[in-house]
Amino acid sequence: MYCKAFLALSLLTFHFSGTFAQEEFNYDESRVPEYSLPDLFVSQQGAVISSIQDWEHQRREEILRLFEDHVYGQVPESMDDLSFSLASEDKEAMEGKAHLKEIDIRVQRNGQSITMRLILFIPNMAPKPTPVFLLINHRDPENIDPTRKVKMGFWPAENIIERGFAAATFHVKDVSDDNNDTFQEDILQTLYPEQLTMENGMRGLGAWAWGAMRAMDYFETDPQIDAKKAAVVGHSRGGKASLWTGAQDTRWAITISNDSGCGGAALSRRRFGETVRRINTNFPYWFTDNFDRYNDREELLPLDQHMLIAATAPRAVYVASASEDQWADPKGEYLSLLLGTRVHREIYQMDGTLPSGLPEVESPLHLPYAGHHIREGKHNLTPYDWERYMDFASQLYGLAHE
Ligand code: GTR
Repeated sequence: MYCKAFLALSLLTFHFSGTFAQEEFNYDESRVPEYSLPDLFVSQQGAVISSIQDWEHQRREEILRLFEDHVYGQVPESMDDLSFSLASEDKEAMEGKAHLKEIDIRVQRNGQSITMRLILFIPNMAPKPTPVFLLINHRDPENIDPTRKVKMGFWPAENIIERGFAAATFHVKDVSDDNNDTFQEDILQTLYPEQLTMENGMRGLGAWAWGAMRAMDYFETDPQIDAKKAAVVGHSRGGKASLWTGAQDTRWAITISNDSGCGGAALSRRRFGETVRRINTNFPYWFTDNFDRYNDREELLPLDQHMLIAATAPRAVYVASASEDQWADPKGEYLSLLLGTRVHREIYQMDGTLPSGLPEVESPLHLPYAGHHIREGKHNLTPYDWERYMDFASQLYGLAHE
């Protein structure tokens, strides 16, 4: 008891300073409230969903609208022009191992335009077209240094190339700055100003998902890239955006959530670690305005995060956690995966089951449609995580190099 209290207190101190020091956060499994989740297989009108047809034309569409209206806001598709230009390239990057392309993706709408920069390394030795991993990078740009003078474990591009995958990334700042005061300055004000006044309008996470979709638009035009074998990856807030991307955009073969926590893979109703109130208070610009209605009232949400996982079906989804990252609720993240992938199993009849209990630390589970691991250690995206994602993709795509 003393230990639990001490742990809760130290985590509290770690995460909160000043005004939030009074708020209490739960890290004790026995204090998780009883909750019941919305049924994946019953539509809002009460229809039973039992076939692929029902799922794809009815329930999945309905679920995506629910996430738009209550959590992330819309992701507008309207644009007048989309163009790609090669800003620079180096065919002998990484000591000859990779072809570096820096692509400017320009989107125009109503006479305005924005440009986002895609960094792409393609392995020279691998067969073409090459499967690709796209990282949504919200951290310091040095994590994705195209010159490779700085190399960070957050995006181990050399390892990705070594294993025969293309490594792509963009910085969220190009579409929406990760900042409450300036998030609207990029695509929101420039291309989609009407979203800013809508209660279910796009905000930061939706804008990052929009950016990932534009990267996919580019992949589809590059003959060196196998756009049908593309994975979207994000860590933490980037993992929330990655899930929102893969849930909506069926072009992604694999959707990867690394430590995405509250508003990502973790079930909101568990109120374990970070809560809806806390995330809306600290990061109001990530979610649409309607999400505020569920502060301390998670049970009123017409959805929970397992339904976001479900929307990826039948495509593959991977949820990873870290053992010391209790703030992100590894158990809640796993439960979402377990429950959400019922659609893969029960509607699409895909092979393989996930265990009902939380898997052990560093015992990765790789099924044909779902992946999971809990890494030892803290909240981060590390080479260990990337290696597991590449193992999973190699297995899924039937690549020799595992
Ligand atoms: C935290 C936030 C989490 C997570 C994390 C991160 O402060 O509470 O939801 O997004 O930031 O992105 O690293």
